[in-house]
Amino acid sequence: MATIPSKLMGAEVKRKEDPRLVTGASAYVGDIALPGLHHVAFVRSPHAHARIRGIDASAALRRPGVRAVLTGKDLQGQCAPLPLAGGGEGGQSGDAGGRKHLALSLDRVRHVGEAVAAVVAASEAIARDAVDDVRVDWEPLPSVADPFAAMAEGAPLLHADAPRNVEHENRITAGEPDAVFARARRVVRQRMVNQRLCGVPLEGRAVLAAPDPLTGGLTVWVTNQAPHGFRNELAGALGLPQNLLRVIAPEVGGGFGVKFGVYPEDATLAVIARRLRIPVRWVETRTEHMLATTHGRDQVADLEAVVEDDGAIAALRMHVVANIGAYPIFTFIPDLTLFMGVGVYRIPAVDLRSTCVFTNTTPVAAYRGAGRPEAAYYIERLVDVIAAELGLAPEAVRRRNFIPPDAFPYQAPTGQRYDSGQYDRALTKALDVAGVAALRKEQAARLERGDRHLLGVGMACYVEMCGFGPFESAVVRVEPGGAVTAYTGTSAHGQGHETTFAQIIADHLGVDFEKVVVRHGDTMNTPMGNGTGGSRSLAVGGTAILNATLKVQDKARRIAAHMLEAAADDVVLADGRYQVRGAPASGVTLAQIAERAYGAALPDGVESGLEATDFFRPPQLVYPFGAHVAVVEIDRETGRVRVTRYVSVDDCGVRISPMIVAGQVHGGLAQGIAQALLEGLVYAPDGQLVTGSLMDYAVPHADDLPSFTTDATVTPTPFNPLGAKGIGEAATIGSTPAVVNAVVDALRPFGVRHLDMPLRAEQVWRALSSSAR
Ligand code: MCN
Repeated sequence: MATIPSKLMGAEVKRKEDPRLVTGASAYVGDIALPGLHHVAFVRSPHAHARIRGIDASAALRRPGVRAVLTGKDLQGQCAPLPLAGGGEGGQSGDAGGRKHLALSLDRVRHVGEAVAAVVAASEAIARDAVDDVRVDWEPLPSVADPFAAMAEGAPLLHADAPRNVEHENRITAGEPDAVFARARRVVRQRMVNQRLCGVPLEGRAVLAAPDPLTGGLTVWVTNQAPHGFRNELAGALGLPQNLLRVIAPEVGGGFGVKFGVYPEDATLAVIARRLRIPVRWVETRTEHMLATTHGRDQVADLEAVVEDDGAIAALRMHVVANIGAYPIFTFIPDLTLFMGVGVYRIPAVDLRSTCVFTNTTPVAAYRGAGRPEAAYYIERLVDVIAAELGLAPEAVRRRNFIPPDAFPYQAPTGQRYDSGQYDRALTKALDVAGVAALRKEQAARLERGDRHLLGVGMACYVEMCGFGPFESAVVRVEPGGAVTAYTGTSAHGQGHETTFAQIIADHLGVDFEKVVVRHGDTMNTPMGNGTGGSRSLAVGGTAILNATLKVQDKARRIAAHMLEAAADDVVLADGRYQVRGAPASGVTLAQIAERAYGAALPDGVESGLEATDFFRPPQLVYPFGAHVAVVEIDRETGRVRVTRYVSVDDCGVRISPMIVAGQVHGGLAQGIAQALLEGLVYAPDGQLVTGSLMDYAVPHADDLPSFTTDATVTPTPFNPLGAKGIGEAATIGSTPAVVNAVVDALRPFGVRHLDMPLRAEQVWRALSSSAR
């Protein structure tokens, strides 16, 4: 066991949760055993767009072990359409016009993989076999997978109330962009594609719903990142009071943004459990994950910038066309892309637009970074294109446009108020650590010699928004024996909150780190919360933990003062003991105070017990930033790209657990680099997913990645008492543009100006082969 330093915040502490995770001692939804458990498998559409003429389940029902088959008709009146999170005015109810998202489709499907019937059987194998027995009479309809084709005249319409298949549009303007463009001497333009990605957490989705005899309601175990939000949405859809629904997210094997909200399968299982009065479970297959779990990204952006000879960007126009798939799940994500559209740069005039388009594809929602990686990619690629066009070094163009440190808090033209930042400091450090000056010489020498392996150096600076509210809550309780239990409304699924929150508590209460237990993910015994996503948990949830802990500390000091016959103001917490200032021998421990707090000898006017609750409402968002440098080698004969060195300098303000921060950066880098080089979901024009398994969707392997050099600058935020910003998504945001910039940097001598991701060997080889050199 690691020795516990007296000051835990900021120390290299091993994660509390790892022993149980690495030994497989813990329970995921798939591990929960309940008497009478039945299993569910789904009948899904093979068509991208079709009408359902009828469903014949008779053969399936004859199969031994099959208990029931439910269709959309069976769910009518038992489950309202699922909540939709459309753009614009704060989302919509599930019943908005023609855009109903039903748990099981009633008469029409809009993407391959949409569920139309659920088979309930005694075993998972029987349920899956019986799916093949269900006969669906389909009437295929014309379909469209490409957003531009979907907006064209005569395209098939997905929802009656969305002409041209446009879900919503947004526009942000500031300054006088039209006037600046009208008098521009030089405009740099580039179209960029941010391809569709799949979440692929280690554990797919799973749900188990069981009747709760105690309340007459339900208990639902689900792989979800925000159990309270899930409970409220599901209760709404089922018409149940929220206190009849207990939602538990047990161990959750990763989420990356795709485990938010109530999915059709979740609602269907809840209805089945209520109707048949039995516990039922569904565990997603990997193919189902690729077809029926929300995807990420999928945008095309057209960018134009007015630039001066020295690289100054005078105005920016951007139009993002987002393919949101068949139903509006999280369609505010392209809005986030606009909000972060100017990145780390002071650009006085902007005209930023987004258009969200329905297509016959799986819905697109959050995926690590959710709208911010796209924004950083566009602006950071554009800066490199500008530098290349002007013949300037990419770092020079960045430095010419950076928001300077004395401008914070900075009111961006996109409406964002950046809290704090030192962008050049991060870039300078990243360039130094990577040794970019020497790399440039090596790059030139290789070109000169005509080496087989080209060298490319790419950089990217990023700023992102995180720490979303509206609140997060915590309960911190000292047990009568002196151990501490904390309950949080965040819901970690790999991020290590049990460790970091325990570090905060141990430091502020004088309790051993080992004696702190942090619980989350159960709506019955954790306080109301907003879950884990948008890198909010430390900045918002950790602050609630700190505030609740300080309330407990305050009461502990008052009780200690009574025990020590001193004034409360004279009692201090030092070396793990509550002692009278200047008299260390006098101290009492937290355990002694707890004994008093729950006993009969409390002073008058002090309530029994030693616990506190806090709801923290962040005054505004926080804006982590950083600079990344990628070094790549490209084999001229095969086009294969290898990342040989990677330096990330990330500034997430004050770090509570540097080891966890490093882990978050490593994971984020793997995902961001994979978007640049490997991953991509591909649809045929008719809406068939042609990358429907891990045989054709390339998640990164360890040998695709270099050993990372992770470094930091520390610029605290003034907007929470920890001074902490988020880190959960940061590395995903910085790495994708850094790698693409590196590849294009290597290919620039061959006339390449831009390439769209993923930069697989074939594409790079073609670009090299068609070059004049
Ligand atoms: N931390 C810290 N000091 C800081 C910032 C963070 O010690 N200044 C610690 C936190 O206490 C926490 C971890 O780093 O233990 C991440 O914190 P934070 O940035 O607040 O992010 P969240 O905990 O809210 O995690 C969400 C974020 C998102 S949005 C995605 S997507 C994502 C990610 O985290 N998905 C993940 N990281 C993941 N990691 C794993 N293993 N699995 C996922 O699905």
